[in-house]
Amino acid sequence: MDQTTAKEERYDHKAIEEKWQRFWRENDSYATSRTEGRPKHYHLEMFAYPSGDLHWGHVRCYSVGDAAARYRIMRGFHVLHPPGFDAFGLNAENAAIKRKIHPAEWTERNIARMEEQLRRMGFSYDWSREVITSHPDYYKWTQWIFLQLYKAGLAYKKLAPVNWCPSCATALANEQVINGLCERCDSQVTKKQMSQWFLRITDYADRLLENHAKLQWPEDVKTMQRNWIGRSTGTEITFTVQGSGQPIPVFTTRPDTVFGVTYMVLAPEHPLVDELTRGTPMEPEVREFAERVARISEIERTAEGAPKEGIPIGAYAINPANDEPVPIWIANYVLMEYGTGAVMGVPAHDTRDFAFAKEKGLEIRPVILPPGADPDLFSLEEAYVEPGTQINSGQFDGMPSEQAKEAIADWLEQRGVGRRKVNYRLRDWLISRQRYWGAPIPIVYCDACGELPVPEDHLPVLLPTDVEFTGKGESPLAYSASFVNTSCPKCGGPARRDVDTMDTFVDSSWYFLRYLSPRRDDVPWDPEEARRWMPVDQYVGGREHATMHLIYARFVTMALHDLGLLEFDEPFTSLFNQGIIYLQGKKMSKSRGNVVPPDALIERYGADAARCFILFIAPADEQAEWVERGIEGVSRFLSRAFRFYATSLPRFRPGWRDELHTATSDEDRALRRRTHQTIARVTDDIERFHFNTAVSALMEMINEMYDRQRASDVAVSEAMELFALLLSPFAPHLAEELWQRLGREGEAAFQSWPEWDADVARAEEVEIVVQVNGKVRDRLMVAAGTDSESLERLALASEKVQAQMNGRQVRKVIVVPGKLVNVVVG
Ligand code: ANZ
Ligand code: ZN
Repeated sequence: MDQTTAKEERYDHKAIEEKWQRFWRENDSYATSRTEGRPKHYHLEMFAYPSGDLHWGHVRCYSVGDAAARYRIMRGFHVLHPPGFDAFGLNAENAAIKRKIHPAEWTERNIARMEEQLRRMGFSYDWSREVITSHPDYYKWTQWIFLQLYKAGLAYKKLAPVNWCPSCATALANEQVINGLCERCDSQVTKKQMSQWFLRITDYADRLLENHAKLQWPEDVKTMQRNWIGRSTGTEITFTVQGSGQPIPVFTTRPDTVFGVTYMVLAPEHPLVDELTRGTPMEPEVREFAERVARISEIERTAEGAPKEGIPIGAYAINPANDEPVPIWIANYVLMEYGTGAVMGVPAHDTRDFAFAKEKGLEIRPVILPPGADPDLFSLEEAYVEPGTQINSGQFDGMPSEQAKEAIADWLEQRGVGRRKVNYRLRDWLISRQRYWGAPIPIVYCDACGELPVPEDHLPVLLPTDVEFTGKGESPLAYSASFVNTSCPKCGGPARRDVDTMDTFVDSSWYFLRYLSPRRDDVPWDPEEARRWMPVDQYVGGREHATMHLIYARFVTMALHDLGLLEFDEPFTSLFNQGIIYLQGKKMSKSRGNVVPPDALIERYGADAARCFILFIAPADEQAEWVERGIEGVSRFLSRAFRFYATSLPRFRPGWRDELHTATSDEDRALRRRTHQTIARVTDDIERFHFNTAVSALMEMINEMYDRQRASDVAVSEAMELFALLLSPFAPHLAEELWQRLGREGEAAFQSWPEWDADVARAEEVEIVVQVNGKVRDRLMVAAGTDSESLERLALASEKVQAQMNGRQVRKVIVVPGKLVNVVVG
């Protein structure tokens, strides 16, 4: 019974959304204080970089997060759900160089625009808590945290290589180096040693691993972190230089292969290389090789299939296991940054060594025999990397290699030429950037007193405004006399400021704490508030942050905990990663130029449709292929819902709850069943972040409401009231509008989440009589509404029917739905 008339009111999403956005803004509707007095739930989505435009990745992350946050409010929690911007970074500085806009201005403009876009989406943020990391009232505290780490010995300075463009005379971030060339001028990028700041994250390597047990995080994120930390247990074995006896320790996970060493490899940057070749005929060639390799990234150097390059340096090393001399090489595949920067080459049992030895014609000496292999006929086609039995290994011959690993390590330790060691791939966190648009490092240098922290009451160390953005030269801050020249906090004499700024990952490593008391000028966060809110209960964001951001934030939290500043040591109890949006098989991104900008679709279909659409296209944690038509379907659903209310409003009975006992017709029971089943499904789906099926359950419910218009006003009223509430986390504007039209008090978003009645939701069962050739043989209980096909299948599967067959064939099956199945055999 579709009562469509020409005068019927149309779903005007624009008017509705504007109306509610204005209402929320004027009433500060999502202020955290509104849910005061309930159990806390800190809900956070990763804050955005203010690129200037919201893209679908943001829309997805924030729509998922917002649906979950709104649901928590309705479940009776005191919800903290704040917005912010990760506002420092390179793009602002590049814009300044290219377009002569100050980075601050570029950033503010973008933030203003993105704030409007976020408001336009109707996200339930407490805007009074907004945090912007490039504002002095924020970075003052980033600097304060640096000072706490510095005083605790967790921040230190040392020489480290930076990417250097000789023609721009400037340091480059990794992302500015394209195929070894400067992104701006295409010159060959070199490495330059500069004194830089590090945070001692390696002290926390084991704790970062162990604490995983406490975290409700996706397994793949934990695995990525585990690989990033790269804990590996092995033995450090001391080889010596033949002649001089200088020690060359090597780190190996396979001491059982030490008798199979046929050469040694040093990283080209290894300090011994210079020493051993200086003044020898090898010197020029070695130097040329080292310089060439230094320009290639670590990842390229160590990739499995990467070409193995190397040269012998003319010196020999003595293997402490058998006192044999082996030639020393340098090669691209050995990194100075890992282990000791030196490797014992065992081509028979290591894939990379095997490839290298084949290429260079080096001896391949097997020392592990595969199980069942004949030692006399045994030859190697490739490295044998599995366990086996020791051969060519002196007194260890015949021992299983897994056992020999321990026995040989013990033996080397006893002789003082080896010790067990744990190695990590994780490096200390290099945080200095030779950049302008970041938090200045609060350190000064005085000729008389040396390196000194800026006293806390002098913070913030403000960024100067008199800086020219040329893209050339060292850190831009070095050129601001007003910034560099200061006085020594200790002796009052002339002093210079550190001219580097901090990695923006430092800013984002603690922002979740600033939301707790963002306007406090005297503390970075109120400890009472931290006690009350932390840790974050639900964190939502992209998998691309599995390592850096999520490791840095964990480390900073642990360090602050150990300094007595926080009571907990893990910031994010549970984590959800939304999947990536693809367009024709490619990740949708600005750099690929295949972005469908959300604005146009939001304009055309509305924010509610955009939100439901992005939730509907796929399970939220899976990648999703963009299908533009999808939004039309979702928009039709919302407009059908709207029209239902517009036409059925006169039937709504505010007192329906007290009259439910009267709703007993078949139509009533069917509609009520759907209503309560939908509550159950949507609840369960939201709990599991399965928003796509939640939205489709709501679509089915609206269809049922149209189909069951013969149901009583009471049952229809129940459906109308509860549907509006279920819709609220997904399409909050429309839900609020429907709620108001129903004449209900308050806002839909702040009502209790509906409860379902399991008895009402249970599918009704009916008895089906099963006959064979007209004689009753069985009775089946099936869900009401089971279709003919299913009834036929159930009847034929009945054991009692089977027993009647006696080799005869089924000729015909007659089904009377809801009543009877007659199987005709013959
Ligand atoms: C000899 C050996 C024999 C190795 C064998 C492996 C198999 P993980 O597990 O990642 O810690 N290695 C050590 N330092 C290195 C460096 N600076 N650059 C490149 N490779 C290095 O790997 C440890 C293994 O990686 C070590 O064990 C060493 O090779 C290599 F049949 O030593 B092995
Ligand atoms: Zn001084």
